[in-house]
Amino acid sequence: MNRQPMKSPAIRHDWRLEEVRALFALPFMDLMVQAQQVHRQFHAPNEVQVSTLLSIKTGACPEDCAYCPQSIRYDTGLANEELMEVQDVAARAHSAKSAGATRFCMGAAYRSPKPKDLRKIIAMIHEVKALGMESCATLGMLTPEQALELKSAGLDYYNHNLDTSPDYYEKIISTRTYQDRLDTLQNVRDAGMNVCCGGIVGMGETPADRAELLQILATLPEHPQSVPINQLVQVQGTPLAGSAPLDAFDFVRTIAVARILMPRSHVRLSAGRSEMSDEMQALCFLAGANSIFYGEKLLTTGNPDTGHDQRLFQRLGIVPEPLREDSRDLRRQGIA
Ligand code: SAM
Ligand code: DTB
Ligand code: SF4
Repeated sequence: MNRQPMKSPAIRHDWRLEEVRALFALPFMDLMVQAQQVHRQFHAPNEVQVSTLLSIKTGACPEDCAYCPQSIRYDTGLANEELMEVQDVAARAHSAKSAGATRFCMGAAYRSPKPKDLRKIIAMIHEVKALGMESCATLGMLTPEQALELKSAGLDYYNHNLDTSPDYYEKIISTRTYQDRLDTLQNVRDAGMNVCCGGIVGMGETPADRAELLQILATLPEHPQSVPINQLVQVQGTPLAGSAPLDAFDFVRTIAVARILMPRSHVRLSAGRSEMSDEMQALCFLAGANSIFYGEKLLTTGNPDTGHDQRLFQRLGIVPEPLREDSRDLRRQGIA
């Protein structure tokens, strides 16, 4: 048989909602094959990027995100913790590196960071960079000046999620608008940082909401370099505890459509892995997920233990993506 090399499809920023909905409506097997084909044209098929999360400031958040155990408005029994000390964060980053993570993500339960806190967080970023790891932070809304400060401190990625569609968003969060989120993303992009932006599925949204979220992500001026797809972790005391569980295939479909729409991005199989079988995670990798959070805790909730993840990688022939010298500034290479 004459095998022609496959032509790389163009990176599109003009996806129409009907096209995205049509992808969601494909028979599952057709969608999976298409997603895997796209995946192989842009990524090493058996490599998965490994990030470790640390909550550097926990709980007592003034926002009202209905999914979040850290909001001060919900009684979830969570112990609040002040901003951590720089040396303690450095030690945790060191352990994460020793365990095999290449990116260290620091999360803080803020609406937006205060100047004094930002100075301390900048010292944390320096420590992470000194270890030779990629750095990521998620601190809430940023002004253009704050984004520039973080960029000059060496921050590689900023995580700020759109979470869901604009309509459904209004049922989930009232204390900041969708436009606020888009503005922060623009400030991060303008500062020259890589964007990590995705959403949560399983909050009671419709397939149309999921399609719209992905369509908005895929029509941003640049595709986010990382796209975390979280499955809602239901936490007692939050308004979303008791939501109807999502059909596992609908979660996998969301990963596959994200892969097709944003071929060069890392799509992260993010929160919710503790509730997933190994087989479901394998389907997510087949659908094009190529990043995970690794380590026994996400921010405040559980994640699979590292030994289990290592065995899963072995069983599937997956290897952790090495930190490539040129992988830290994807935007300068013009591949986003
Ligand atoms: N406070 C900052 C903010 O909201 O921008 C940063 C931390 S916040 C916890 C980061 C993201 O975690 C949220 O945008 C949301 O997508 C995700 N998240 C929070 N709680 C979650 C849950 N229970 N299940 C799944 N994802 C969750
Ligand atoms: C993202 O999209 N998911 C992560 C990270 N970005 C910061 C957070 C998941 C949090 C899950 C609930 C918790 O552990 O508190
Ligand atoms: Fe606060 Fe972030 Fe949780 Fe919303 S998601 S309540 S902003 S910590």
